[in-house]
Amino acid sequence: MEEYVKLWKSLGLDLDSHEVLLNTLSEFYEKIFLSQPKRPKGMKYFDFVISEVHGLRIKELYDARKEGKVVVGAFCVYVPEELIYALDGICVGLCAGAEIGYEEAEKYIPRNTCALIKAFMGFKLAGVCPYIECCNIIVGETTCDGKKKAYETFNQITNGKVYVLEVPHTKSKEAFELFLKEVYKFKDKLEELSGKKLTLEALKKGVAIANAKRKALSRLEKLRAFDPVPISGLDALLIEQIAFYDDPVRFAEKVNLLCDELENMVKNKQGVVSKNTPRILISGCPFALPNWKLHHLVETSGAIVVGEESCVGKRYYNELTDDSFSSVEEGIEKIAIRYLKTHCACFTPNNERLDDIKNMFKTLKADGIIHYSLQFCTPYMFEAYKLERDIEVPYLKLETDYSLEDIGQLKTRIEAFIETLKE
Ligand code: BJ8
Repeated sequence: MEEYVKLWKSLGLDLDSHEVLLNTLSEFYEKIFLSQPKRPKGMKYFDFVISEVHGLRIKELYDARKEGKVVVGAFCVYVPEELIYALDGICVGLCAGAEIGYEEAEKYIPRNTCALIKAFMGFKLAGVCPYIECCNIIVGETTCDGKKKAYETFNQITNGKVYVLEVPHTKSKEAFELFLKEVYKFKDKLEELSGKKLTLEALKKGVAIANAKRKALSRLEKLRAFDPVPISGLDALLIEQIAFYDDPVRFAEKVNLLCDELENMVKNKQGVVSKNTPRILISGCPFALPNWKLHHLVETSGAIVVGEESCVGKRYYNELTDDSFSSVEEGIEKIAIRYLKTHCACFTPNNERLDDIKNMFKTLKADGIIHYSLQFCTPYMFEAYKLERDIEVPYLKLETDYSLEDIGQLKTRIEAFIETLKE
């Protein structure tokens, strides 16, 4: 511990606030995760990762930087991590999922900004995020208005560390050309930072690492289609969150090990809940760590979450990059194609998202959908209305944030919704 404290100090963290955060996190974790019955043994690794999320992993990042590796922070699944791995870099997610530093954040951004943005600003301003401090570069993107404007301020408060990747808002041919150019520019930036040139062999390696990670997550998703379900939604969500922090090769290996165990459970007809427990698909905004609020509410109200149509979820692992390329240029084009198959609500039109939700609902054998929008998230709030009109299956639309104030009200609505699924 002493070694970690030295490390946090050298990164400029506010040690008192950081300690409060770690204590709260471990208290919540114990209550929410460790109290779940019948957890698969393979979850031990992920419990360990969480217990070391500000310890060992930060030490790894710190040491990697000393060895000259580039640590890239990102907020969005449009950031092509294949390129980062190809150039021996590390990619970490910087979105935050707890109400910290809001007061400070509100000195820089409007009060009615979504919780995700307010939290990443707050984490930085409160001095509690060692990930932000470990990064050589922080990649922002032009997705929603809130993020675009917040990155201008974030750049100032991180002393110019922010690089902005331009993400188009339509799926036209011209938009693709623009994004392809952006992928090239990002490659150039990474080459400059790493001092390495992207080769075909390196690009193949980068694509293979990202594909293996996404494949492992897809394998996990498929196992959630069984009844009884072999893993809780909370545990699956945790793994999807850890995907943005852990070493990708080690992570894929551990997810696959867990899947071996879950496959055995399925064979033996074992599950974490009894057969015919109402099954919920959650769709909407991402769940940044440690945002476990909605899953916890659903799973303590007599249902089980079987999937996340979310960027911390299916939108992250749905598509693989086609690895049948024979030049760097062809590989980069395949990467751009892969990323523009992500159906974020920031795009218009975005009808493919509805198809994705319908497919997930069917393949995961869900009984109902809960649409989750963070308050003030205009893109997802708009799509929530559209879905309500088009989806034709049991559907509940929720708007919330990271606070605990609305827990009682949400629980009542969720319980009532689950009751209707039993009828
Ligand atoms: S690809 S979902 S990770 S942009 S919740 S900040 S949209 S106001 S996070 Fe996202 Fe990339 Fe899209 Fe996914 Fe804005 Fe909404 Fe806040 Fe959001």
